[in-house]
Amino acid sequence: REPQLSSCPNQDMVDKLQELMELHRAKPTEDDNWRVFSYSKCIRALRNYPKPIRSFSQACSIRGVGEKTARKIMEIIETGSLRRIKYEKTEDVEATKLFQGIYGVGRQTAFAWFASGLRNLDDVRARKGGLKLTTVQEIGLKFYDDINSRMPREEAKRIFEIIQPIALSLDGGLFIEIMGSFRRGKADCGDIDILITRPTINGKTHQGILPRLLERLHSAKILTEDLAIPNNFQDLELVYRGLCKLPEPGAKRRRIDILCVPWESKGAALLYYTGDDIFNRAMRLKAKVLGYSLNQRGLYAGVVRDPHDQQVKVCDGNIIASETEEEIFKILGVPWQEPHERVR
Ligand code: DCP
Ligand code: MG
Ligand code: MN
Repeated sequence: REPQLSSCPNQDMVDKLQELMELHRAKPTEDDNWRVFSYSKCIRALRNYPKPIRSFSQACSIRGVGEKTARKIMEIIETGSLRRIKYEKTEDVEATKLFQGIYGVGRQTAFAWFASGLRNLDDVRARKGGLKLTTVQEIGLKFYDDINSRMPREEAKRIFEIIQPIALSLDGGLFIEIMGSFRRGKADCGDIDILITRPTINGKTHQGILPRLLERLHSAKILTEDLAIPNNFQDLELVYRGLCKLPEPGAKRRRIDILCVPWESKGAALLYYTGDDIFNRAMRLKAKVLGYSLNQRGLYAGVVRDPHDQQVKVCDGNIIASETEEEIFKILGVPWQEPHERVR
């Protein structure tokens, strides 16, 4: 992710910790995953902290900042840099991070390429034939820069304002909204997340709408490439991923996700796809503590988990809320938060 546009009193620390986090994000171990999670929480806390940090104890007092990170903050204050960045920024991490910017390339592939001698995107382009890139990876390589840059909020809005009327012309009863960072009010968006559903009236649903919409968007030259097409268009719950662009010269390709959900799941889906991911994690944890289970379909009660492995559900339970976000907040005992407040 690119640095945030707005600055905060501790921007220098935020930038350095973010750089360190991105290095860990490119690395393959569970330990690295955990570090990314913990740095992201800390970075968020620092961003929201209103005063410049001056001491170790002050840093420790911030919720989300642990002792180890507080020491890193002190190092940045005292020396202006963070040695750990240099230590983590090895050739393999830098190269594999670059490779993982290719849509469809994961850590395993990236490390395998590095092991076979590839070091940069030109190496990948030169060896393309031998690497047996998937169609999606080819697209990812071709539009590397576009896909790896964020769009201004205004551009997401303009693209949505073209898509929405096309969708409504197919079925005026559709509910269609933008989710993700856009709904949270962010100034820039990594992609456009669109949610589609429809109340069931006289047996009519949004079933079969998505393929027709995709066709229209392709002919309108809004959708340019498909990355993931659902295999059964008859389902009410579908995920489409692709690239789109404004129909004007010089417009960049932008990532777009279109999600369809059954009307009954609307609230749970709004909640999930609005995020952010850390907020979702906190909500799921809250549900779990209360003996419930939360996902993009709804809030479930009576979930029985395997005592030896909490990840395994012995019984799925019954759905108790899913139609509105409000009811889910209420049952979880979480005070209502507007989308722009849903960070933590
Ligand atoms: N989401 C999640 N966990 C994930 C991925 C997604 O909870 N691993 C949810 C929360 C996200 C939402 O889906 O807010 C949309 O996912 P995006 O990856 O599009 O993330 P954002 O829209 O929040 O940010 P960006 O601007 O980078 O797209
Ligand atoms: Mg998004
Ligand atoms: Mn998305």
